[in-house]
Amino acid sequence: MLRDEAVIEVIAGNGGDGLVSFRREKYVPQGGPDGGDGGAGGDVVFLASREHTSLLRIGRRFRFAAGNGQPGGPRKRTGASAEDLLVEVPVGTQVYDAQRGNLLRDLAEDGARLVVAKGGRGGRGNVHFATSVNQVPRVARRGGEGERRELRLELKLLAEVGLVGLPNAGKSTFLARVTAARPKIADYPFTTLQPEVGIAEVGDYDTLVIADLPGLIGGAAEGVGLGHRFLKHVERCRVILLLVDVSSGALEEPGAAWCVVDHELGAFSPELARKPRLLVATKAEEESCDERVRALEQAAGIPALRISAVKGTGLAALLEAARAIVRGEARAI
Ligand SMILES: Nc1nc2c(ncn2[C@@H]2O[C@H](COP(=O)(O)OP(=O)(O)OP(=O)(O)O)[C@@H](O)[C@H]2O)c(=O)[nH]1
Ligand SMILES: [Mg+2]
Repeated sequence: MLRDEAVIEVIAGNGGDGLVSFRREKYVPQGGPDGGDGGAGGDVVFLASREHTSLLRIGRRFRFAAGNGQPGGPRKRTGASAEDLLVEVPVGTQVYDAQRGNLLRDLAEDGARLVVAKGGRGGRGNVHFATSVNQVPRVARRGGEGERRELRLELKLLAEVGLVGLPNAGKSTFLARVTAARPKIADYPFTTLQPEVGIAEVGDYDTLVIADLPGLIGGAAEGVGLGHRFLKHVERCRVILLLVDVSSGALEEPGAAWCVVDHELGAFSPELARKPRLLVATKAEEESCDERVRALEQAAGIPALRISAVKGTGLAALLEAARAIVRGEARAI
């Protein structure tokens, strides 16, 4: 189970101030109080929606603030209330108070709503403060302050597809290419330090939750490498995509790369070793890689699917192959 997490600040709007004002009319020398009330500040409201499957977008925008209510006007006019700020979060988001650590709510159902910061009430205008002994009240109330709190959001995502491979194999580039996730990509090993999850659309109707993991290295299963910490996530996946760089610039020969990764998976757990897999030859845009693809297939004993995330070739076929395994329509080769 992968966890998506975000810490954000939510700030409700302040209520508008009440107004001190007196009627001014011709021939009425001493008009009574007519200062109106302030409008209410906007609430920040979470709305659970199936449209969203990750907290990435929300986490990037750290602060969510609703508008303030308008002050009261003369002639008993009430200031306009601010609109609530509706924040869509994925279904399954758990909302915690970041300071106290307590769970506020588990937004488990589509359409569930939660007010996470209540807007301040509008202050009362002086029209409310006239009494028999004080006909000219010079007091009005200030608008109430909007609630402000820090929240920690947690979302448990069950990744269906896990990307494993040596560092620099092109895992994150693949994820970025087929999902809206934007993992860091760079031309050096161990660019990815934390698993990242993305949702890929497959064909017209289906989606796949794909987890990009830090690269594996030899000895990782004994706890040496970074990838080890995350292999347990792969145990829950329905299919493993084992990515091997077959370009001329690859850090390892494809056959050797496959051996390392295969060994690490097996050494981590027998369950991982048995998990359905697809072998993927990455960065396969040059014709000269044919030979290295063959060497890879020979080492692994199964055919490889060729992709180039940069050119966009082979991606749809790979996603479809993964989808068919995840949905139980096909077995791994
Ligand atoms: N030519 C070519 N280069 C690619 C392709 N896919 C990825 N690369 C390059 O390979 C390098 C490594 O890519 P990443 O996606 O960061 O690799 P990774 O497997 O996520 O690496 P780690 O996070 O370090 O494990 C980057 O410089 C990419 O631009 C491809 O299809 N063709
Ligand atoms: Mg990466």
